[in-house]
Amino acid sequence: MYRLVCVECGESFPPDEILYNCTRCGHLLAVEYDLATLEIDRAAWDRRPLSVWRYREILPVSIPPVSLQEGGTPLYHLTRIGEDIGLPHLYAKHEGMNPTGSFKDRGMTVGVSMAMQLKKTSVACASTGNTSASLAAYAAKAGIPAVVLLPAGKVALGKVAQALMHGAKVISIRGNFDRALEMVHDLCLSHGLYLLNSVNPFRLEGQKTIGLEALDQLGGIPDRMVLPVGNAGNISAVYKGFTELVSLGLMDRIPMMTGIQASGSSPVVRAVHEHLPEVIPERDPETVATAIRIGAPVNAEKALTAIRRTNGTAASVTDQEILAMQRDLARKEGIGVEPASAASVAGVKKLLDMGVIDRDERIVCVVTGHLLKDPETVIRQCDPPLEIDADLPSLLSALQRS
Ligand code: AN7
Repeated sequence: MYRLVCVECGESFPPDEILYNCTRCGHLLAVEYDLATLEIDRAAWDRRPLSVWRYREILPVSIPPVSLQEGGTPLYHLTRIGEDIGLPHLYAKHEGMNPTGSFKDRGMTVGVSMAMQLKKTSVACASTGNTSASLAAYAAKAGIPAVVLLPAGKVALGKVAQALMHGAKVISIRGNFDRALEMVHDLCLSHGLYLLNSVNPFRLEGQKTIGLEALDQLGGIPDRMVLPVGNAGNISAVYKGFTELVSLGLMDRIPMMTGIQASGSSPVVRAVHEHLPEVIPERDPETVATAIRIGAPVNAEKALTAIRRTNGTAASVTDQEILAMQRDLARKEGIGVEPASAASVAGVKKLLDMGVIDRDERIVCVVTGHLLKDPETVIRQCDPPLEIDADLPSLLSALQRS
């Protein structure tokens, strides 16, 4: 059993109320379990496959879930990049290996399951791309309609392709993500669609399993978890999962939560560095990493708590640093990620150069989305294939040239 609790004033609400904000003070809600009475059999978790649903005792879903077999993503030891930059214990959890190619699937299996549990008949979101791709697929699996709002011209090709192919009603607005989120929020409140952006606290319940899996795969607690930050939901979710394990007596310390943003879109970084009580929204965020092109992160208050309570930090990286790390991950490690995802590893490199990170730290970077999400940004960085006549001499001379 669980309740919804306001992170600011502590007001609590029954589990079946459809709410995206505290009705008393307007702040964010979180799912709270009665952890003191919860019996977790750690050995039973270990016997289940690595997946979101391995941890079902601390998830809110009580019906058979709407699942596409999400989670269970690989944790890679970044040996070459680690050697290059001087970090022997650097890991990447490749969330691009989820069913629709991003970590959003962990949130959507729980979120769409909750839509069904709460007897909602349609779902909606605003998205920089991945959320829409994931919602479209999970709504298809559930057999209910989905509406998605995208910032026109600013969503990577693969993500739009997915949302369209999975049958969502896809609408592009002449405005940015932050405006799209306001609009869809209004639509959901006035017309009863179920909102599945990360203001929906159930989404974050699914996403917290990234951290739980990483612990199980590593066989221990990392010193630092590093995540790219857009709406700041994912870093908040992973932190929440860890706090629950602490309450359950299954973990005795929490990694330093570290958020990375693009320098053209970095309101959380600013709030952390300037010790601001809250994030000041940026009006015109811009970055090649369109997934995290977000100026008014809705989960900022949760993320600031996560970073501050764990003695973590935040840093920004330039588009050039992001793209250089995207290439390094692809060419030195065989790991294909989209630009936003490379930001986490690029941020580690930067923080190490700045002397913020210690060389002995065991670090898990979450790489959030797959290379194929944004083929256009990939093609722009690479030389095109050489086209030759179909004979061996032409092939040999081409190989000599390249
Ligand atoms: C690849 O799809 O916001 O800080 O609408 O797609 O939890 O927002 C995507 C976000 C990182 C940032 N990496 O996570 C959306 C959307 C990738 C992402 C983030 C996103 P949050």
